[in-house]
Amino acid sequence: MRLRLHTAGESHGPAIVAWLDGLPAGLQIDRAALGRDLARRQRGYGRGGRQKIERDEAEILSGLRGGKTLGSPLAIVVANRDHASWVESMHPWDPPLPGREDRITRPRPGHADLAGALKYGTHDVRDVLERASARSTAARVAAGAICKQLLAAFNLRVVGHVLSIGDVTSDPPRLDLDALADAAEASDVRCADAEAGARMCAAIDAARRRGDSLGGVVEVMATGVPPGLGSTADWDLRMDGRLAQAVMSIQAVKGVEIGAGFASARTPGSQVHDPIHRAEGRFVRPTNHAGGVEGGMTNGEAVIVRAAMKPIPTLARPLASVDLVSKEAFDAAKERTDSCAVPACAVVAEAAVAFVLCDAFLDKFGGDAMPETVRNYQGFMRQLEEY
Ligand code: EPS
Repeated sequence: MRLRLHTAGESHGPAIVAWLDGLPAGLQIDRAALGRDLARRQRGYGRGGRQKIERDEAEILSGLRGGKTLGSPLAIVVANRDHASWVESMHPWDPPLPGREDRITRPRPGHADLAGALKYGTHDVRDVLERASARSTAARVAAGAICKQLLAAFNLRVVGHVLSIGDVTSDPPRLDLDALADAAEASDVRCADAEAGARMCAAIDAARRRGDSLGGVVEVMATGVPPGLGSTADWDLRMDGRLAQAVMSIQAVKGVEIGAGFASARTPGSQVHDPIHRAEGRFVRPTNHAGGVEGGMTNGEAVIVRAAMKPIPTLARPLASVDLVSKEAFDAAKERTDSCAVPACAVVAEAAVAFVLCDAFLDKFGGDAMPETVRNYQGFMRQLEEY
């Protein structure tokens, strides 16, 4: 647990902020690739009006010199362009101008509104929702983009894509990670199965017309992962637990599975566990139901994590709620909203998995600077070859 990521920022405040600490010195950061990941998170059929306002860019204030990490903390700022329209309401110092209180007192079922109002003792849900907003996932994607760049230096690739939206399921190509990534990138809903993707768009349109929202399932695959990341000895270092925590903590995610996950509970052991063969001096597994994790450690196969995202809670046709001040029954508050953010969730989940893999990679291989990390990694890879 060497990497530390803290995030801060309100959705309509001045900026979203990430603090990423624990990277070795000497990692070359590709600024354009960082920008591309932030843009990928903003895309996706079903997004609302906000993404027409934002042009997310990461400004790095510390920890970088000449494009290379210094081994000191990276402070990353993603400005909220929409803040310009909210200065009168969301100023860090000045109280809201009269008429711009933007109070919300009718909590939306499924959002953080009611639980947060009770927790903090406020009757204005805005004090809670601004931080609860999935806008903060911009910080996690910025950090994950940097983690992906460290992993890429060791031939690890991490790709997120959409498997289903609402009741529309897909049958994505399984063989080649690059083909999967390209197909997902070309899709409006980040789904590698183009035919299913078109049906997903139609389902989102239909939901929007009904004043409703849709969830879905995303999958993250990571290849090139060496065996032995994570721990079998300590519960809090186990790879499956760390992956689940990181992905489950993404806003609106209600379920996470690794490999065959819940299906393995319904299947006999003889069909769940992946046989071990030896070919060309290597251990090979004909199947990967374990999703690349056995005994809390990566096993050298692709890591496969899936997440179930619930539908966005803000509804154009709101559900029943109660006004926090009058205690009378009302419809829940309506806000500008996305009708489906599952494609964005795939990018955020990719970043979350990249963070965990990068953290566990650095736990194992260490290094204050990249040449040391490279030496340690290469030594272990030699050990595997000579095994
Ligand atoms: C969000 C509500 C919407 C989303 C937002 C998450 O924002 P707004 O209320 O400004 O329309 O667009 O997501 C983002 C801004 C983003 O960049 O992902 C919410 O309530 O969680």
